[in-house]
Amino acid sequence: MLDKIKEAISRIETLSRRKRIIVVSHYDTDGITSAAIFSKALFRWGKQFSLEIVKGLDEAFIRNLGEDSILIFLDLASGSLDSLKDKKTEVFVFDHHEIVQKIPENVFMVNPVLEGTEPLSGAAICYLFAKELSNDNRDLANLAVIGMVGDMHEKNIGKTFGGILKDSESVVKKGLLVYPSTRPLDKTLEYSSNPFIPGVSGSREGVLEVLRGAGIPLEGGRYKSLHELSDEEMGRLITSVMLKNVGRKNQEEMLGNIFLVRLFNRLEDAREVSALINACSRMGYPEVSLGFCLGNKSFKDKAEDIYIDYKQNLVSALRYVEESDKLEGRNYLIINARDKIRDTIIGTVASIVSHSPLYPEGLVIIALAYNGDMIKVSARLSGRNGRNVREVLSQAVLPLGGEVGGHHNAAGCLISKEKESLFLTELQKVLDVEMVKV
Ligand SMILES: [Mn+2]
Repeated sequence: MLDKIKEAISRIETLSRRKRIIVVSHYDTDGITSAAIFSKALFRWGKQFSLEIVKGLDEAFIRNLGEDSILIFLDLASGSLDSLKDKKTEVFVFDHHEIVQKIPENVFMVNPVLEGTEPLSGAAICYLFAKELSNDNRDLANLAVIGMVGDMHEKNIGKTFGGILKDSESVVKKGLLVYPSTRPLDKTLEYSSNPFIPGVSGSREGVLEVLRGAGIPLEGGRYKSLHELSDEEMGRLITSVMLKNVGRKNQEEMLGNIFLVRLFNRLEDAREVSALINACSRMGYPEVSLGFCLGNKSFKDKAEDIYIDYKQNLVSALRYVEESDKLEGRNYLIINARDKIRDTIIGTVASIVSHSPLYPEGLVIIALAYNGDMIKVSARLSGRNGRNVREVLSQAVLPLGGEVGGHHNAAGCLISKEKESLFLTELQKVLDVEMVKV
Protein backbone atom coordinates (compact mmCIF):
# COMPACT_ATOMS: atom_id res chain seq x y z
CA MET A 1 0.00 0.00 0.00
CA LEU A 2 2.96 2.34 0.54
CA ASP A 3 3.56 2.37 -3.22
CA LYS A 4 -0.01 3.52 -3.74
CA ILE A 5 0.46 6.23 -1.15
CA LYS A 6 3.70 7.41 -2.79
CA GLU A 7 1.95 7.61 -6.13
CA ALA A 8 -0.96 9.54 -4.61
CA ILE A 9 1.50 12.02 -3.12
CA SER A 10 3.24 12.66 -6.42
CA ARG A 11 -0.07 13.02 -8.28
CA ILE A 12 -1.45 15.44 -5.70
CA GLU A 13 1.82 17.37 -5.79
CA THR A 14 1.53 17.87 -9.54
CA LEU A 15 -2.21 18.55 -9.67
CA SER A 16 -2.21 20.96 -6.73
CA ARG A 17 0.02 23.38 -8.63
CA ARG A 18 -2.98 24.42 -10.70
CA LYS A 19 -5.99 23.23 -8.74
CA ARG A 20 -7.42 23.77 -5.29
CA ILE A 21 -8.06 20.85 -2.96
CA ILE A 22 -11.36 19.92 -1.34
CA VAL A 23 -11.18 17.33 1.44
CA VAL A 24 -14.35 15.51 2.55
CA SER A 25 -14.40 13.26 5.58
CA HIS A 26 -16.85 11.30 7.71
CA TYR A 27 -18.21 12.60 11.03
CA ASP A 28 -17.42 9.61 13.25
CA THR A 29 -14.26 9.22 15.32
CA ASP A 30 -12.29 7.59 12.53
CA GLY A 31 -13.38 10.25 10.03
CA ILE A 32 -12.60 13.15 12.36
CA THR A 33 -9.16 11.80 13.25
CA SER A 34 -8.55 11.13 9.54
CA ALA A 35 -9.47 14.74 8.76
CA ALA A 36 -7.24 16.08 11.54
CA ILE A 37 -4.22 14.05 10.38
CA PHE A 38 -4.75 14.87 6.73
CA SER A 39 -5.28 18.60 7.24
CA LYS A 40 -2.20 18.93 9.45
CA ALA A 41 -0.18 17.07 6.83
CA LEU A 42 -1.49 19.23 3.97
CA PHE A 43 -0.89 22.40 5.96
CA ARG A 44 2.70 21.42 6.73
CA TRP A 45 3.12 20.47 3.09
CA GLY A 46 2.13 24.05 2.21
CA LYS A 47 -1.09 23.12 0.39
CA GLN A 48 -4.25 25.18 0.47
CA PHE A 49 -7.45 23.25 0.93
CA SER A 50 -10.97 23.36 2.26
CA LEU A 51 -12.50 20.67 4.45
CA GLU A 52 -16.01 19.35 4.87
CA ILE A 53 -17.25 16.85 7.45
CA VAL A 54 -20.38 14.90 6.46
CA LYS A 55 -22.72 12.32 7.98
CA GLY A 56 -22.68 10.39 4.75
CA LEU A 57 -22.31 10.83 1.00
CA ASP A 58 -25.29 11.17 -1.29
CA GLU A 59 -25.57 11.88 -4.98
CA ALA A 60 -26.69 15.48 -4.57
CA PHE A 61 -23.74 16.29 -2.35
CA ILE A 62 -21.29 14.79 -4.81
CA ARG A 63 -22.96 16.57 -7.73
CA ASN A 64 -22.49 19.93 -5.98
CA LEU A 65 -18.77 19.52 -5.37
CA GLY A 66 -16.73 21.88 -7.55
CA GLU A 67 -14.95 20.38 -10.52
CA ASP A 68 -12.20 23.00 -10.57
CA SER A 69 -10.75 21.32 -7.47
CA ILE A 70 -9.13 17.99 -6.72
CA LEU A 71 -11.53 15.99 -4.55
CA ILE A 72 -10.09 13.96 -1.69
CA PHE A 73 -12.34 11.66 0.35
CA LEU A 74 -11.31 10.23 3.71
CA ASP A 75 -12.93 7.29 5.50
CA LEU A 76 -15.75 7.17 2.94
CA ALA A 77 -16.61 7.06 -0.79
CA SER A 78 -15.69 3.41 -1.45
CA GLY A 79 -19.42 2.79 -1.76
CA SER A 80 -20.11 5.85 -3.95
CA LEU A 81 -17.87 5.14 -6.93
CA ASP A 82 -20.69 5.19 -9.47
CA SER A 83 -21.55 8.77 -8.52
CA LEU A 84 -17.89 9.83 -8.59
CA LYS A 85 -17.21 8.66 -12.11
CA ASP A 86 -19.20 11.57 -13.56
CA LYS A 87 -17.07 14.19 -11.82
CA LYS A 88 -14.92 16.02 -14.33
CA THR A 89 -11.93 16.21 -12.05
CA GLU A 90 -9.40 14.00 -10.29
CA VAL A 91 -10.65 12.16 -7.23
CA PHE A 92 -8.60 10.53 -4.46
CA VAL A 93 -10.14 8.11 -2.00
CA PHE A 94 -8.34 7.12 1.21
CA ASP A 95 -10.76 4.63 2.68
CA HIS A 96 -11.07 1.17 4.17
CA HIS A 97 -14.69 0.27 3.42
CA GLU A 98 -15.73 -2.42 1.01
CA ILE A 99 -15.58 -1.58 -2.68
CA VAL A 100 -18.82 -2.67 -4.34
CA GLN A 101 -18.57 -0.90 -7.71
CA LYS A 102 -16.00 -0.66 -10.45
CA ILE A 103 -13.26 1.87 -9.74
CA PRO A 104 -13.67 4.64 -12.37
CA GLU A 105 -10.75 6.07 -14.39
CA ASN A 106 -10.75 9.40 -12.58
CA VAL A 107 -10.60 7.85 -9.12
CA PHE A 108 -7.31 7.00 -7.41
CA MET A 109 -8.06 4.58 -4.61
CA VAL A 110 -5.93 3.87 -1.57
CA ASN A 111 -7.70 1.10 0.34
CA PRO A 112 -6.24 -1.81 2.32
CA VAL A 113 -9.08 -3.97 0.97
CA LEU A 114 -7.35 -3.80 -2.44
CA GLU A 115 -3.93 -4.69 -1.06
CA GLY A 116 -4.85 -7.63 1.10
CA THR A 117 -2.99 -6.10 4.05
CA GLU A 118 -4.18 -6.07 7.65
CA PRO A 119 -7.46 -4.21 8.26
CA LEU A 120 -6.75 -0.54 8.92
CA SER A 121 -8.99 2.39 9.78
CA GLY A 122 -9.20 5.55 7.69
CA ALA A 123 -7.08 7.43 10.22
CA ALA A 124 -4.33 4.80 9.98
CA ILE A 125 -4.24 5.18 6.19
CA CYS A 126 -4.10 8.96 6.51
CA TYR A 127 -1.27 8.59 9.00
CA LEU A 128 0.74 6.44 6.58
CA PHE A 129 0.20 9.18 4.00
CA ALA A 130 1.34 11.88 6.44
CA LYS A 131 4.40 9.93 7.54
CA GLU A 132 5.37 9.30 3.93
CA LEU A 133 5.27 13.06 3.37
CA SER A 134 7.49 13.81 6.33
CA ASN A 135 8.83 12.10 9.39
CA ASP A 136 7.87 15.21 11.32
CA ASN A 137 4.28 14.07 11.02
CA ARG A 138 4.96 11.27 13.48
CA ASP A 139 3.35 13.45 16.15
CA LEU A 140 0.02 12.59 14.46
CA ALA A 141 0.30 8.88 15.28
CA ASN A 142 -1.74 9.28 18.47
CA LEU A 143 -4.72 10.37 16.34
CA ALA A 144 -4.33 7.28 14.18
CA VAL A 145 -4.49 5.10 17.31
CA ILE A 146 -7.73 6.82 18.35
CA GLY A 147 -9.16 6.24 14.86
CA MET A 148 -8.22 2.56 15.01
CA VAL A 149 -9.88 2.17 18.40
CA GLY A 150 -12.91 4.19 17.26
CA ASP A 151 -13.48 1.79 14.40
CA MET A 152 -12.81 -1.23 16.59
CA HIS A 153 -9.79 -2.39 14.66
CA GLU A 154 -7.85 -2.84 17.85
CA LYS A 155 -8.38 -6.50 18.71
CA ASN A 156 -5.45 -7.78 16.69
CA ILE A 157 -2.34 -5.68 16.48
CA GLY A 158 -0.77 -6.33 13.07
CA LYS A 159 2.55 -5.08 11.76
CA THR A 160 1.32 -1.71 10.49
CA PHE A 161 -0.74 -0.94 13.56
CA GLY A 162 2.19 -2.06 15.71
CA GLY A 163 4.36 0.52 13.93
CA ILE A 164 1.80 3.26 14.48
CA LEU A 165 1.59 2.38 18.18
CA LYS A 166 5.37 2.63 18.39
CA ASP A 167 5.44 6.03 16.64
CA SER A 168 2.75 7.31 18.98
CA GLU A 169 4.50 6.06 22.11
CA SER A 170 1.15 4.73 23.29
CA VAL A 171 0.94 2.38 26.24
CA VAL A 172 -0.90 -0.88 25.52
CA LYS A 173 -2.15 -3.15 28.26
CA LYS A 174 -4.37 -6.22 28.21
CA GLY A 175 -7.35 -6.17 30.47
CA LEU A 176 -10.96 -5.41 31.17
CA LEU A 177 -12.41 -3.04 28.58
CA VAL A 178 -14.17 -0.59 30.84
CA TYR A 179 -13.15 3.02 30.34
CA PRO A 180 -11.69 5.44 31.11
CA SER A 181 -8.87 3.29 32.46
CA THR A 182 -7.30 6.47 33.82
CA ARG A 183 -9.88 7.13 36.54
CA PRO A 184 -10.18 5.46 39.96
CA LEU A 185 -11.52 1.98 39.34
CA ASP A 186 -14.58 2.29 41.56
CA LYS A 187 -15.89 5.25 39.52
CA THR A 188 -15.07 3.66 36.17
CA LEU A 189 -16.93 0.47 37.08
CA GLU A 190 -19.88 2.29 38.59
CA TYR A 191 -20.42 4.53 35.57
CA SER A 192 -19.67 1.92 32.91
CA SER A 193 -22.56 1.76 30.46
CA ASN A 194 -20.62 0.32 27.52
CA PRO A 195 -20.17 -2.43 28.50
CA PHE A 196 -23.00 -2.46 30.97
CA ILE A 197 -22.01 -4.92 33.70
CA PRO A 198 -25.09 -6.27 35.46
CA GLY A 199 -24.88 -5.95 39.21
CA VAL A 200 -21.88 -3.63 38.89
CA SER A 201 -22.77 -0.71 36.56
CA GLY A 202 -24.82 1.77 38.54
CA SER A 203 -24.42 -0.17 41.77
CA ARG A 204 -22.03 1.12 44.41
CA GLU A 205 -22.59 -2.04 46.45
CA GLY A 206 -21.82 -4.26 43.48
CA VAL A 207 -18.66 -2.31 42.65
CA LEU A 208 -17.30 -2.60 46.19
CA GLU A 209 -18.11 -6.30 46.24
CA VAL A 210 -16.20 -6.87 42.98
CA LEU A 211 -13.21 -4.90 44.25
CA ARG A 212 -13.20 -6.81 47.54
CA GLY A 213 -13.45 -10.08 45.65
CA ALA A 214 -10.44 -9.09 43.56
CA GLY A 215 -8.46 -8.08 46.62
CA ILE A 216 -7.99 -4.52 45.41
CA PRO A 217 -7.94 -2.24 48.45
CA LEU A 218 -8.39 1.48 48.92
CA GLU A 219 -4.95 3.04 48.96
CA GLY A 220 -4.57 6.43 50.57
CA GLY A 221 -8.27 7.10 50.21
CA ARG A 222 -8.59 6.14 46.54
CA TYR A 223 -8.69 3.10 44.32
CA LYS A 224 -6.04 2.57 41.66
CA SER A 225 -7.06 3.18 38.08
CA LEU A 226 -7.32 0.24 35.70
CA HIS A 227 -4.03 1.05 33.99
CA GLU A 228 -2.19 1.21 37.29
CA LEU A 229 -3.09 -2.39 38.18
CA SER A 230 -0.39 -5.06 38.17
CA ASP A 231 -0.98 -8.05 35.88
CA GLU A 232 -1.92 -10.07 38.90
CA GLU A 233 -4.46 -7.53 40.11
CA MET A 234 -5.90 -7.27 36.60
CA GLY A 235 -6.31 -11.05 36.51
CA ARG A 236 -8.10 -11.10 39.83
CA LEU A 237 -10.36 -8.22 38.78
CA ILE A 238 -11.37 -10.02 35.57
CA THR A 239 -12.21 -13.18 37.53
CA SER A 240 -14.21 -11.19 40.04
CA VAL A 241 -16.22 -9.37 37.33
CA MET A 242 -16.80 -12.56 35.32
CA LEU A 243 -18.02 -14.42 38.43
CA LYS A 244 -20.74 -11.81 38.73
CA ASN A 245 -21.64 -12.35 35.09
CA VAL A 246 -21.75 -16.07 34.51
CA GLY A 247 -23.73 -16.84 31.37
CA ARG A 248 -23.65 -13.25 30.17
CA LYS A 249 -24.23 -12.44 26.52
CA ASN A 250 -20.92 -10.87 25.54
CA GLN A 251 -18.32 -11.88 28.08
CA GLU A 252 -15.32 -12.14 25.76
CA GLU A 253 -16.06 -8.74 24.28
CA MET A 254 -15.21 -7.29 27.66
CA LEU A 255 -11.56 -8.31 27.38
CA GLY A 256 -8.93 -6.86 25.09
CA ASN A 257 -6.33 -4.15 24.67
CA ILE A 258 -6.41 -0.92 26.59
CA PHE A 259 -4.66 1.97 24.82
CA LEU A 260 -3.27 5.05 26.49
CA VAL A 261 -2.40 7.88 24.13
CA ARG A 262 -0.76 11.21 24.83
CA LEU A 263 -3.02 14.21 24.20
CA PHE A 264 -2.60 17.73 25.54
CA ASN A 265 0.43 16.33 27.35
CA ARG A 266 -1.51 13.77 29.35
CA LEU A 267 -2.08 10.06 28.94
CA GLU A 268 -5.70 9.48 28.00
CA ASP A 269 -7.68 6.33 27.35
CA ALA A 270 -8.18 6.08 23.58
CA ARG A 271 -11.68 4.64 24.11
CA GLU A 272 -12.72 7.60 26.18
CA VAL A 273 -11.29 10.07 23.64
CA SER A 274 -13.05 8.22 20.86
CA ALA A 275 -16.36 8.42 22.76
CA LEU A 276 -15.85 12.16 23.24
CA ILE A 277 -15.16 12.79 19.55
CA ASN A 278 -18.18 10.75 18.55
CA ALA A 279 -20.35 12.59 21.03
CA CYS A 280 -19.46 15.99 19.57
CA SER A 281 -20.33 14.87 16.06
CA ARG A 282 -23.56 13.23 17.11
CA MET A 283 -24.62 16.35 19.00
CA GLY A 284 -24.02 18.37 15.82
CA TYR A 285 -20.54 19.80 16.53
CA PRO A 286 -18.02 17.95 14.35
CA GLU A 287 -15.93 21.14 14.10
CA VAL A 288 -15.39 21.04 17.86
CA SER A 289 -14.05 17.51 17.87
CA LEU A 290 -11.88 18.41 14.88
CA GLY A 291 -10.47 21.43 16.76
CA PHE A 292 -9.89 19.17 19.75
CA CYS A 293 -7.95 16.69 17.58
CA LEU A 294 -5.90 19.54 16.17
CA GLY A 295 -4.79 20.32 19.70
CA ASN A 296 -6.77 23.51 20.30
CA LYS A 297 -7.23 24.06 24.04
CA SER A 298 -10.46 26.07 23.84
CA PHE A 299 -12.04 23.35 21.71
CA LYS A 300 -10.95 20.84 24.33
CA ASP A 301 -13.06 22.58 26.98
CA LYS A 302 -15.99 22.87 24.59
CA ALA A 303 -15.73 19.22 23.60
CA GLU A 304 -15.80 18.16 27.25
CA ASP A 305 -18.97 20.18 27.87
CA ILE A 306 -20.65 18.64 24.83
CA TYR A 307 -19.61 15.17 25.98
CA ILE A 308 -21.37 15.70 29.32
CA ASP A 309 -24.42 16.97 27.43
CA TYR A 310 -24.33 13.93 25.19
CA LYS A 311 -24.26 11.52 28.11
CA GLN A 312 -27.30 13.28 29.58
CA ASN A 313 -29.02 13.08 26.20
CA LEU A 314 -28.35 9.37 26.12
CA VAL A 315 -29.67 8.88 29.64
CA SER A 316 -32.91 10.69 28.81
CA ALA A 317 -33.21 8.71 25.57
CA LEU A 318 -32.88 5.48 27.54
CA ARG A 319 -35.42 6.72 30.06
CA TYR A 320 -37.75 7.50 27.17
CA VAL A 321 -37.31 3.93 25.89
CA GLU A 322 -38.10 2.58 29.32
CA GLU A 323 -41.26 4.64 29.78
CA SER A 324 -42.71 4.84 26.28
CA ASP A 325 -45.12 2.44 24.64
CA LYS A 326 -43.33 -0.13 22.54
CA LEU A 327 -44.51 -2.57 19.93
CA GLU A 328 -43.58 -5.90 21.41
CA GLY A 329 -43.72 -9.35 19.95
CA ARG A 330 -42.43 -12.63 21.23
CA ASN A 331 -39.01 -12.14 19.67
CA TYR A 332 -38.90 -8.45 18.91
CA LEU A 333 -39.18 -4.98 20.33
CA ILE A 334 -39.94 -1.90 18.23
CA ILE A 335 -39.21 1.53 19.67
CA ASN A 336 -40.70 4.36 17.63
CA ALA A 337 -39.09 7.46 19.15
CA ARG A 338 -40.28 9.83 16.39
CA ASP A 339 -38.75 13.23 17.35
CA LYS A 340 -38.06 12.28 20.96
CA ILE A 341 -34.58 10.89 20.26
CA ARG A 342 -31.99 12.36 17.89
CA ASP A 343 -31.44 10.34 14.71
CA THR A 344 -27.69 10.52 15.35
CA ILE A 345 -27.95 8.63 18.64
CA ILE A 346 -30.79 6.23 17.87
CA GLY A 347 -28.29 3.53 16.78
CA THR A 348 -26.37 3.89 20.04
CA VAL A 349 -29.62 3.66 21.98
CA ALA A 350 -30.59 0.47 20.12
CA SER A 351 -27.14 -0.98 20.84
CA ILE A 352 -27.34 -0.24 24.55
CA VAL A 353 -30.81 -1.79 24.73
CA SER A 354 -29.55 -4.87 22.89
CA HIS A 355 -26.79 -5.32 25.49
CA SER A 356 -29.17 -4.86 28.38
CA PRO A 357 -29.54 -7.83 30.71
CA LEU A 358 -33.30 -7.14 30.73
CA TYR A 359 -33.71 -8.64 27.27
CA PRO A 360 -33.07 -12.23 26.21
CA GLU A 361 -30.61 -13.53 23.64
CA GLY A 362 -32.08 -13.50 20.14
CA LEU A 363 -34.45 -10.57 20.62
CA VAL A 364 -34.59 -8.23 17.60
CA ILE A 365 -34.58 -4.56 18.60
CA ILE A 366 -35.69 -1.97 16.07
CA ALA A 367 -35.60 1.74 16.84
CA LEU A 368 -36.90 4.63 14.72
CA ALA A 369 -36.18 8.36 14.91
CA TYR A 370 -37.08 11.27 12.63
CA ASN A 371 -34.44 12.94 10.50
CA GLY A 372 -36.12 15.78 8.59
CA ASP A 373 -38.67 14.17 6.25
CA MET A 374 -36.91 10.85 6.66
CA ILE A 375 -36.88 8.25 9.39
CA LYS A 376 -33.66 6.67 10.55
CA VAL A 377 -34.17 3.00 11.40
CA SER A 378 -31.66 1.03 13.48
CA ALA A 379 -31.88 -2.69 14.08
CA ARG A 380 -29.83 -4.69 16.58
CA LEU A 381 -29.76 -8.30 17.69
CA SER A 382 -29.53 -8.99 21.39
CA GLY A 383 -26.69 -11.45 21.93
CA ARG A 384 -25.16 -13.43 19.07
CA ASN A 385 -27.65 -16.04 18.05
CA GLY A 386 -30.82 -15.11 16.31
CA ARG A 387 -32.18 -13.67 13.14
CA ASN A 388 -30.18 -11.71 10.63
CA VAL A 389 -31.42 -8.19 11.33
CA ARG A 390 -30.19 -6.84 7.99
CA GLU A 391 -32.43 -9.37 6.24
CA VAL A 392 -35.35 -8.49 8.49
CA LEU A 393 -35.01 -4.82 7.55
CA SER A 394 -34.47 -5.59 3.87
CA GLN A 395 -37.66 -7.62 3.69
CA ALA A 396 -39.69 -4.90 5.40
CA VAL A 397 -38.19 -2.14 3.24
CA LEU A 398 -38.47 -4.02 -0.03
CA PRO A 399 -42.07 -3.00 -0.83
CA LEU A 400 -41.36 0.66 0.07
CA GLY A 401 -38.01 1.23 -1.59
CA GLY A 402 -34.86 2.07 0.31
CA GLU A 403 -31.41 0.71 0.92
CA VAL A 404 -30.33 -1.27 3.96
CA GLY A 405 -26.75 -1.29 5.20
CA GLY A 406 -25.12 -3.35 7.90
CA HIS A 407 -24.71 -6.96 8.88
CA HIS A 408 -26.15 -9.85 10.85
CA ASN A 409 -26.16 -8.18 14.28
CA ALA A 410 -26.56 -4.53 13.38
CA ALA A 411 -28.20 -2.79 10.44
CA GLY A 412 -29.89 0.42 9.51
CA CYS A 413 -31.80 2.24 6.79
CA LEU A 414 -33.55 5.47 5.92
CA ILE A 415 -37.19 5.52 4.87
CA SER A 416 -39.44 8.41 4.01
CA LYS A 417 -41.64 9.73 6.81
CA GLU A 418 -44.80 9.31 4.75
CA LYS A 419 -44.26 5.58 4.87
CA GLU A 420 -44.01 5.32 8.64
CA SER A 421 -47.15 3.30 9.31
CA LEU A 422 -46.75 1.20 6.18
CA PHE A 423 -43.21 0.33 7.24
CA LEU A 424 -44.28 -0.60 10.76
CA THR A 425 -46.98 -2.89 9.39
CA GLU A 426 -44.55 -4.56 6.99
CA LEU A 427 -41.95 -4.89 9.70
CA GLN A 428 -44.30 -6.61 12.12
CA LYS A 429 -45.48 -8.89 9.35
CA VAL A 430 -41.89 -9.96 8.64
CA LEU A 431 -41.09 -10.42 12.31
CA ASP A 432 -44.28 -12.33 13.13
CA VAL A 433 -44.19 -14.66 10.13
CA GLU A 434 -40.67 -15.81 10.89
CA MET A 435 -41.68 -16.52 14.45
CA VAL A 436 -44.12 -19.14 13.25
CA LYS A 437 -41.39 -20.82 11.17
CA VAL A 438 -39.06 -20.99 14.18
MN1 LIG B 1 -13.63 4.36 9.37
